[in-house]
Amino acid sequence: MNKIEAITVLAILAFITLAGLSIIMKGAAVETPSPQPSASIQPTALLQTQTVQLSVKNGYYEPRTITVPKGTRLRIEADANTFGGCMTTLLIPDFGISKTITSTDNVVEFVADKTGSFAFHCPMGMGQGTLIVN
Ligand SMILES: [Cu+2]
Repeated sequence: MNKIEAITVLAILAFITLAGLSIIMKGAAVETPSPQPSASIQPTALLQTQTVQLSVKNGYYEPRTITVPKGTRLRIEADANTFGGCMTTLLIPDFGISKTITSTDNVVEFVADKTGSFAFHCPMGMGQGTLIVN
C-alpha cells in the first residue's frame, strides 16, 4: 500500500465515520421532543372570555342573571361607583369568590368550569343574583 492509497483509505474511513455519526445525531435529535407550550397554559389561552359589567341597582346586583357556557373565563367588571355598604363585597361561594370591590380593584375573574345555577350575593345574602353555567 503506497502513501496515496493509505491516505485514500483513511479519508474513506473518516467519511464513513462522520456520516455514521451524523445519522446517529440526527436520530437523537428526532427523538428529543421539541419544546411545546405547557399543557397548563394552553387550555387557558383557548378559553372564551366573557366580560360582564356588574353594578348595583335598587339593592340588587345588575344584571341579576348572568349566563355563560361551561368553560368560559368569566370576567366581571364591577362599577365601583354603584357599590356601597355591604354590597361592596361580592360573593360567589360555589366558585370560591369573595371580592371587595374598590374603584382601583374592581375585577373578578374565574373559569366557570361546572354547570348549574349558582347564587351570587353580598355577605348578608342580599342582592341575590344568579350565575347560570350551561
Ligand atoms: Cu348585604
